[in-house]
Amino acid sequence: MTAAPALRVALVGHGFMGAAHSQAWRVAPRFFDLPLRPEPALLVGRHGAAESADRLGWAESSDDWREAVARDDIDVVDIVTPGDTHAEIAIAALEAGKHVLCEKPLANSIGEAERMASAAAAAQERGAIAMCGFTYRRVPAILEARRLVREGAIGEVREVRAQYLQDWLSDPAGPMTWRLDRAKAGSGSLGDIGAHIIDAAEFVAGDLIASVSGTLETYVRQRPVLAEQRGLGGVASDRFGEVTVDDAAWFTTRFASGAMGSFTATRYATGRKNALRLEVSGTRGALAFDLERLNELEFYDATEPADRLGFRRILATEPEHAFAANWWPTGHALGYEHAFSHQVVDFVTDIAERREPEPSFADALHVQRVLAAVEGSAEAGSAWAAV
Ligand code: SOE
Repeated sequence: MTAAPALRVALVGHGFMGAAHSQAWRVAPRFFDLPLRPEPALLVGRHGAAESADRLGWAESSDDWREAVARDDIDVVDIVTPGDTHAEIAIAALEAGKHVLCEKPLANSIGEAERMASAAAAAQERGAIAMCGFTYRRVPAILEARRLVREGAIGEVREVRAQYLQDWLSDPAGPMTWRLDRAKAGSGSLGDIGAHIIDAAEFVAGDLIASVSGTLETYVRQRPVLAEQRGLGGVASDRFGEVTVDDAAWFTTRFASGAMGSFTATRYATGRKNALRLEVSGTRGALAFDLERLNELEFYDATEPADRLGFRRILATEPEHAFAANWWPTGHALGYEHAFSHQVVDFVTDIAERREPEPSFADALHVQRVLAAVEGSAEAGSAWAAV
């Protein structure tokens, strides 16, 4: 058997997402037969990249992303930095002929996202592709939900209830991090986790949000400045800084089909750690998913005999479920990190086949427009805003 040609990857950023992507680049080729063989070549970070490269398994390190873009021996630039740097790095990389994987939300403004989507369209013509990391699309149970909707198992979709519930800010003494700084993150819960539920809801329902009415709230406006990052939070210093983003975003949506949606994204849902919840109600059934139980999908079939009605639990770990056959025997659960490997599998396959990936930068631009519409609506006292 001849070895698959190498695909040399540079990763820009080495925080929490950097670790998740590093693991995916290394693990995916061990469990999936890929048309190209990813090589973790270069890790970029302004501070401490050499130590991270060593720990996360990258051959070389650099403190300047321009090196990744300039080097001829790099094929892919994977961007896991805060949103304020996405546009500059992604556009430069695409113009240099690199394939680009970029974390969500795509950018901090519609203008940046538009420029990124145009750069991606131009690059696609020259054979370089761009994907946005809405990773939850690759959780097998979410893929199964989408398949069931497409096959008509719940009939016509009428309502979508989507929530992304975290609680890592519920303590007002928790320190500021870049995620609370509008200049870096663009927005707060809205862009960080609201973007995920917008994308996941549209992906599963097979429909696009057409208009929104929303409201945003910042409960704690000053927090201690971060002394040392640990996980999503960290150690507080004795200085205080201004929180410049929303803590919670609540919005109602109308989909193009006429279906209605209700969305909540918050970091104040005490006791909920990473609960991305989706419930889709149709004319003949319903589906429910919770990321805190990510191997499970609940399915209600309203056509069953009345004495047997009820939500049933599908365990999305059978070989028939997307990606599952390449991991463990039936019933052996997957975790948060597996979706990142699935993302690598699809991205590498798309590169080999020169196919536009999903979600493309154009798909992610649409999410950006929904985010901006929610902000616009909130500013106008929750008036309905078109996307
Ligand atoms: C923090 O809210 C965070 O890490 C997000 O930034 C990720 O996108 C999400 O997957 C988990 O929560």
